[in-house]
Amino acid sequence: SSKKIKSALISVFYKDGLEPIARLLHEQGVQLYSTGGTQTFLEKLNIPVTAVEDLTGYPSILGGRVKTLHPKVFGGILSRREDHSDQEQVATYEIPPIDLVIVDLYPFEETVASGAGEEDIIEKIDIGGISLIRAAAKNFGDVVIVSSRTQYAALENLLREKNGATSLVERKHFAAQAFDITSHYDSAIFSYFNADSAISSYKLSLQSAKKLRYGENPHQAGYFHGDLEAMFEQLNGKELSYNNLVDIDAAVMLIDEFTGETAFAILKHTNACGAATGVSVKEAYLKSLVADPVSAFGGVLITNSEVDVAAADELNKLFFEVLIAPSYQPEALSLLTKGKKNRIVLKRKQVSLPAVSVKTLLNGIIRQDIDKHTETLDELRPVTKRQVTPEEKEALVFAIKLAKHTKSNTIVLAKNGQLLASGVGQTSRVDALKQAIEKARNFGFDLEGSVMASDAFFPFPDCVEIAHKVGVQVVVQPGGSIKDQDSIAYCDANGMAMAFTGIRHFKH
Ligand code: 93A
Repeated sequence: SSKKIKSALISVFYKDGLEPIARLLHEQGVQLYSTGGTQTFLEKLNIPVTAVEDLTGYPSILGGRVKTLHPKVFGGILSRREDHSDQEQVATYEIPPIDLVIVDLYPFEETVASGAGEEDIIEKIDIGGISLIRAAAKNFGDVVIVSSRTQYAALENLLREKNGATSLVERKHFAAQAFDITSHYDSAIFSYFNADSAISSYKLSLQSAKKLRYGENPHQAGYFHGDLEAMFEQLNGKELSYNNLVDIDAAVMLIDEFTGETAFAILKHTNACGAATGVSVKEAYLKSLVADPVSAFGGVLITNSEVDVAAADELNKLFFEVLIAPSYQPEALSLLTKGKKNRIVLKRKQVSLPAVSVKTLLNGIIRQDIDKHTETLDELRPVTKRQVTPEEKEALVFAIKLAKHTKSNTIVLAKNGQLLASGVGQTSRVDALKQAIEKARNFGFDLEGSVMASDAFFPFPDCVEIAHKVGVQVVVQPGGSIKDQDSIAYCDANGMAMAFTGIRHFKH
């Protein structure tokens, strides 16, 4: 049935666009109530308004947390105008009816997006406003709810064209929009808390968000949620950037594949452009560097052994961004840091890392177990006539560890515990192999006697064919293609050996 708006409660966060509506309501003789900031805004416009405090007889308390939460407000919204008992009660308690509620909620999502701290974010969880909206929407039989600035135009039309009279259908339409807004609002709060709990279970918490200089690019804001100090002692250099962190993470994951032998790796954009094992850090470093001294420039370097003076001397010849090691000989450290105030030198502490990785995706997050499977010598299953020698098995395990930590599709070419070259993040495996071959040759490597590792199976025998032509003798791959036999047959016909691991290592 048609109802005329005679009173309105206005409580809006953003005041823009409100003036014409408020004027119109006033001109039509509507009694206005409003909360602190909104009241001040209206009074400045010379629009008469009654403070909610005067209606309730209570001040706004707890820093504004409780300002409209009162029976005099909610009674006026929720009372059924045609219900005898409701009307008796509102008369008894002197609760004036409120026919229109205009609310624009605290900007929760915007506050989260702005990178504000938790305290600010929590304060932006609107309680009174959301309750006003729910109450008014529930009582759409009698009340009009305008729950967003985007509805001001529709309200203005109603006021102008029908002098503030509304039909049940119109009020229900506003109510439907209101629940759209409240459910969206609560979902945003839910997501915020849910992401928080997902992360905090990995000992990272939103409270400890550290603002980074920027994100992946200077126009993107960036944060790190967690406790870097628990992981590293920064011995030298500038503040870690977003990209540094991403590369450091990749470096740590890669180097942790190597236990019981000294290993070194050089990473750029999360992929190893050099990696090797060696009898010393110096040797492993030099073996890593020669794989691609061009990419190594400005790279992230990591080793699992103490950096001594001999290694530091060599390392100093390279311009690099980050060095990570479990320890440094004091003299080595002073060599590495003297006159290099920007060079980041990190001492890694022994802490366990999350078993799960989390990433935002579409309108949610995806989680997965970390790829913890590391191939061992015993796991390699020879599938060719030619058997794989113990030395070759070592070479294959080394290569597959690198493949596991390189962007898919990848092919890794290696020899004697040294990365020769890899194809990185290609859309086809053949392209990855071609890239690896060309790169290895450009840096002067002879691929004769090298081994090849693939992160996923070969769908066709083309990869083993191309590899064979450049001198690759031994291949490791997960296996599992319906055409495995074609690759095996090619190897058999050409004196190559191949082993399956049964484990795929995609990395996107
Ligand atoms: O802090 S609240 O959750 N407690 C309340 O009782 C309350 N009533 C209205 N927030 C409350 N509001 C919100 O205040 C409204 O949703 C609106 O966003 C804002 C308007 O406040 P002011 O008129 O003081 O600027």
